[in-house]
Amino acid sequence: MSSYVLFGLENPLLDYYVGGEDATLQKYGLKSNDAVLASEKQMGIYKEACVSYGAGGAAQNSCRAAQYVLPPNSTVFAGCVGDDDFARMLRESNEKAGLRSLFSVDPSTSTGVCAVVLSNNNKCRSLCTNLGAANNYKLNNLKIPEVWSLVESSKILYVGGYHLTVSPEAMLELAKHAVEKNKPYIMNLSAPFLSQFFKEQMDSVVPYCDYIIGNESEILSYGEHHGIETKDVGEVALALASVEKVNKKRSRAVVITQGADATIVVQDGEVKTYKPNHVPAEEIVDTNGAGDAFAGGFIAALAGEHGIDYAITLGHWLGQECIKVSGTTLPLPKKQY
Ligand code: 26A
Repeated sequence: MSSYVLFGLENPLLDYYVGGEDATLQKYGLKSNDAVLASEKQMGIYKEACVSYGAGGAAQNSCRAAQYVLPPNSTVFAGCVGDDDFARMLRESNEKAGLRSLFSVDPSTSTGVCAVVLSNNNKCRSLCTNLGAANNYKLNNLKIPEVWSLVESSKILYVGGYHLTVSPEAMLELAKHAVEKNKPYIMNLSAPFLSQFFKEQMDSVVPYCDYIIGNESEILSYGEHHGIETKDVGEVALALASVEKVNKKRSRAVVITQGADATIVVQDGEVKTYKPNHVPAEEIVDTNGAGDAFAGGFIAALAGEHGIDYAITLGHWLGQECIKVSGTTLPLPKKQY
């Protein structure tokens, strides 16, 4: 039986880059740095001319990034796709990255697509997602023996917060397994809208999390919608870290990236900061996926049983390598840290 170190779950999406920068943002009522689910009025964006496309899906990106630094065949990623060319492209790019795709297939609808609009010299990215088949992942898909046996043999579990809109039941099933076997359970906050519109689902999963990764706007949104009266990132992170845990054998760390500014880590009541290296503006090609690559490096280090300091360093390094190339990919041939 195969066994993988890291089991990831979320939405397998194809990223569809649309040009036009500010004009496109305005046309579809999008903010320059945000992530939303497409409304009816925004569906036209997927008919705009495509500048380029590539594998996306936040947690899928992180699993590919983790595989970049882990030994071969360490990672597996589950989600739902359609029976179409987009799904074939995702399988192909995961295979190239060494990530095993564990896709459920819903032939009645198409693979999910995320429209990406870059602006402000590629420093900002706006994401507008039509989940398509990804929205149809169910607890049953996780429980089929071929999938569940890989959950059981994995050492570490990673769920994208974006899955809160799809199957919190599947996220909780993984979470309960993690507690039972005392495996690290990691969730990403993924986007500000989740703490606002999927608060109940978020609050059902947080107690199981040993690590919560996010960025400054996501943690501030968490604070705003949980009655935490401060705009101080460290203080909101402290409040999130102190939510009662189910697994008492592990403490919780909350890790907040802030682009080029220092990453904040809260654990055991302490706030620490870690400054990433400077990347000159002329080397930044595409910031899409930087946070996902960070998460991938962070998780890979934990999977290798490294401490949090090394996990942050590896995360920063992968985040920086990701923004120097187009798409959510990492440089090939592989660089070594
Ligand atoms: C449910 N939503 C909105 C999403 C996403 C998403 N991944 C999963 N679910 N919206 C955007 N993304 C992905 O985020 C990556 C950048 O962090 C995009 O596909 C993009 O690759």
